[in-house]
Amino acid sequence: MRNIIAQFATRNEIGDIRPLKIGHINDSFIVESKIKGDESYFLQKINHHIFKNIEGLQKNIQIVTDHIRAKLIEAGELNNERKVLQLVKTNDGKLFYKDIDGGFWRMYVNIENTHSYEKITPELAFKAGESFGNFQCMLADISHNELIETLPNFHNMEFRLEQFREAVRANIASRLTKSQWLVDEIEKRADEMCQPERLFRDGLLPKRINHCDTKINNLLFDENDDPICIVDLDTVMPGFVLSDFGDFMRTAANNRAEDDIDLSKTGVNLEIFEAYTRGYLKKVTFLSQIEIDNLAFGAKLLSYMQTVRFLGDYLNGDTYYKIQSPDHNWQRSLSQFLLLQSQEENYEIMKQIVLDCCK
Ligand code: GN1
Ligand code: MG
Repeated sequence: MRNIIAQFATRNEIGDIRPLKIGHINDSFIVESKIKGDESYFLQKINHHIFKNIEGLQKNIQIVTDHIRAKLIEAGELNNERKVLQLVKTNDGKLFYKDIDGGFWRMYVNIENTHSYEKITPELAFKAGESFGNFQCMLADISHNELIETLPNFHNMEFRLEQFREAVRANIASRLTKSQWLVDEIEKRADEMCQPERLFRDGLLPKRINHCDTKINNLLFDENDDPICIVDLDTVMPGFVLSDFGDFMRTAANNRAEDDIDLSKTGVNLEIFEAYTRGYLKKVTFLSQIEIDNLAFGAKLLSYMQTVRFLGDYLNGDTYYKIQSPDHNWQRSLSQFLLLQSQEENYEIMKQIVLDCCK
């Protein structure tokens, strides 16, 4: 590990290295500086079985972070180095390092004295809405062909269903009997959930630059509990705004975590839903009517999409997401499906909240 760190052009001598238990895809570490108070670093081993084009991925991140930095400077923001991720290049000026075993590594300057949440209050949800809204505004003028699709069809529901049906057909891990009822529930909703793709093909729903992983824990807050920086930029690419809106609601406007074993309280939290929507719509002023009309749908869609993705991985024998127990993906699927059902029950209320927040 120290040999890997030595490949990066860090400014300081390196101290302790701490593995972090975050994310389901990459492996992450904090690299402390030897002298307390000096700059520390955030090191990641990128999962190249999932991200096949590491060069394109890293270039995307550089374009996006440079763009945001320029916007922050233009707006006269102080401390902008804490408000956007900053890549540390390798000693030979590259954006990543490939080790002798074929592993891919990247490094950022660590943004100190920050924290993230798995569960938040309405007050913080309002600030988070402003923050993710602002993020979309800052990226609105990047041309779409400047960025590659790091994971093609990432939030395309038609594509996700195709993959899922393949997993059901193959039934590699022999888990279909147990899961069949949930497969049926998924199929019942398939047509409805592919509606955004049809609207896109008909030229009615636009794509904009999205974060595509707006989980609540991808937003760092500072000592005063103000949002400071949006992290995890692996999937920044064109998508529907309903999808970023929905992914936040899936993780934050849920009374329970995405994999909670106790399903008795899983369900939509309307207070958080309202607060985030208010903050988001305050900042994002470029939405068309059809995008606004579909925001609440986005919350259902992302819970559905994760049910499909988690269950697909379970049927495939857990090859995609990191798991902590043999049934982890099953548990995640159940929890996401329960959230979806609760969102379905509250759908009219959610739509009304969006309309009220537009006034
Ligand atoms: C993955 O690794 P992490 O936690 O940032 C996944 C997201 C899912 C999420 C589910 C590249 O994100 O799409 O929403 O798990 N990222 C990728 O919690 O597949
Ligand atoms: Mg992610």
